[in-house]
Amino acid sequence: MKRALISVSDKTGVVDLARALVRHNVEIVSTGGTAKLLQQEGIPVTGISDVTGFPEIMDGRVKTLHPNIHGGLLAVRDNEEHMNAINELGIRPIDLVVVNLYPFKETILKPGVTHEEAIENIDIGGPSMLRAAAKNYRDVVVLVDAGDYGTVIESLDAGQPVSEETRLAFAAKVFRHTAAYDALVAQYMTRQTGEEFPVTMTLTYEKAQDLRYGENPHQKAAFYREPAAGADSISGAKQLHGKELSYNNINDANAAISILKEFKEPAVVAVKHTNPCGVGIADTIFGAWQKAYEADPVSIFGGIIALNRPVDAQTAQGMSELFLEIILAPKFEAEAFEILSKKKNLRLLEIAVGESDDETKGAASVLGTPRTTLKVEGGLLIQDLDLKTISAGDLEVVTDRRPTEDELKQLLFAWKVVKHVKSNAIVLATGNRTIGIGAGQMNRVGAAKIAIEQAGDLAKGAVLASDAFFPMGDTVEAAAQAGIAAIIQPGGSIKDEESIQAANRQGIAMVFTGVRHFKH
Ligand code: 93A
Repeated sequence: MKRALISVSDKTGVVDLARALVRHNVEIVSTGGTAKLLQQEGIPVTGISDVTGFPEIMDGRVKTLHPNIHGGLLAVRDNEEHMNAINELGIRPIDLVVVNLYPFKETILKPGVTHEEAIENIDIGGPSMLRAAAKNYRDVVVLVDAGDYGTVIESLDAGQPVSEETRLAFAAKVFRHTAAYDALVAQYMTRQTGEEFPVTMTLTYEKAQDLRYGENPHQKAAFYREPAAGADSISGAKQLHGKELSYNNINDANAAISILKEFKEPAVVAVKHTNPCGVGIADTIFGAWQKAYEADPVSIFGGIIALNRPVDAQTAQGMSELFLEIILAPKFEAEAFEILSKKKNLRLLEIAVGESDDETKGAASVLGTPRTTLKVEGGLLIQDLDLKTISAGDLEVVTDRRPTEDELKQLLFAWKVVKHVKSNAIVLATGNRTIGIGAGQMNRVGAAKIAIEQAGDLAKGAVLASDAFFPMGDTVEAAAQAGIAAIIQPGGSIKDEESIQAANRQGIAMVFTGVRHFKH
C-alpha cells in the first residue's frame, strides 16, 4: 500500500488511521476539511488540488471528480493497457480509499431544514470514489465504515496485505451503503413531487439488532429500523431495564403502542399475541390500569402493557404483582422504577406517547405517509397505516332506539379498540373498559360468542363493536340473547335489514360507521 485518499464528513477515528498509514510510509491525499484536520494533527498530507491540478470549485461540489483520481482508482493493476494509459498521463494508483458521505439523513431530519440545504447535502464525489474503489476491490481497499479502520491498521502493523476476502466484504458494504444513501435521497425527492414511493423504501432500513430468534426458536431474525423512526414508535423507544427485546416483544409492543395512540385521556392497554386483551380509560392512570387488568385477569399473564401517562408508585405496585413481559410508558416515576426494576426479566421501555401531539413524529413530513408492508411469496404488499378515526357526528343511527349518551361513549370506545383486533373481531365494552374480545375468528358470530362468553353477566347492558358488517342477522341475535344494549358496526351488507330488524325486536340501539377496520 503506497497511497491513500481520505475524504470524510464524519471525522471519527480518521486521525488514528492516518497516523498508522504515515507510520507505514503510505502517502495521504485528502480534501479540504479532512486535510486541514490531519495537518493540524501534524500528519503530512498531499492536498487534492496538487493531484488534480485543479482548485476545489463551487463550494466543493467539484473536488475529487477528476481523471487523476478516478484513473488511479479504476486502473486494474495487472492489465498492461490500463497501467500504460495511466503512466503516460502521469496518473498514479490509489490503493486505499476512506470516504464517508455528506450527512444527508441528519440534514433532512433537522427541524426547519430548507430544501436548498438538503440538496447541497447530496454527496456526488464521495459515492463516485466509493463505487470506483469497490468495483476495483481486487486492487483497492475501500473503507466507508469507521468500524473497519482497525482491520486495516492491524494489517499494516502485521505487514500483511488486507486479504481479498476482506476487500470484497468492504466493497459489498460500500454498495449497500451507497444504495441506501441514494434510496433515501430518492425517497426525499419523491416526497417533494407528491408521487408514490413504495417498494425501494425497504432499501433504506438499517439493522438495529440481531434477535435471538424469530417467532419461534428455529427462525433466524433481526430488527431493522427506519432511518427516521419517530420517538413515538417502537424503534424510538428507550429501554431502561430488563432483558433484550425478542421478535415477539417488538411485534406486540408495536401493537400496544398503536392502540394507545387512539386515546388522549389516561389509558392502559394490555396486549397478547398482538391483540388487546384489556383496555381501560379513566381519570387517573391507576384507574385505567385497574380497568385494563379487570378486563381479563387471565389473559394479561405474560402480557405487554402500554400506558400513556407516567407510571406512579401505586400503578407500579399493581403491575408488579403480575408476570408481565414489557411495560411501555412516557415515564416511570422514581419510586415506580424502583418497584418494577426489582424484576430482572421485566422490560421497561420509555416512549414518547402522551397528551401532547407535538412530540417528534419521525420523518413522515419529509419522507411520506407511514405505511405497513407485508411480505408475500415473491412480492410485497404495501398500504397506508389504518389511521382512520371517527367521531359521534359520523354515526348513522339505523334502529328505532337511539343510543343513550353513555352508550354512545362506550360505542366509540369499543370502536377504537376493535380497529386493532385481528379480524373477525368483536369487542364488548362497558364502564370505559373492554369486557370481552373475540379475535381472529373465521366467522363473525364465532368471534361474538367468544367475547360474550368472556364477558359473562357483564354483557347485560354493555355495547358491542364489530370490525366489519354482519353478513346476516345471527350476530345481533346472539348479542340480544346476552343482553347487549347497543351495537356499532360499519353497515353495508345486503342483509343489513335482517340485523336492523333483529336489533329493533330486542330494543337494541345500532349505529353504522360507514368505515371498516379489517386487520389480518
Ligand atoms: O460535493 S461533492 O459531491 N464533490 C466532490 O467532488 C467530493 N469529493 C469528496 N462531495 C465530495 N466529497 C465529499 O466531501 C466526501 O464524500 C466527504 O463526505 C466530504 C469531505 O469533505 P472535507 O474533506 O472538505 O471535509
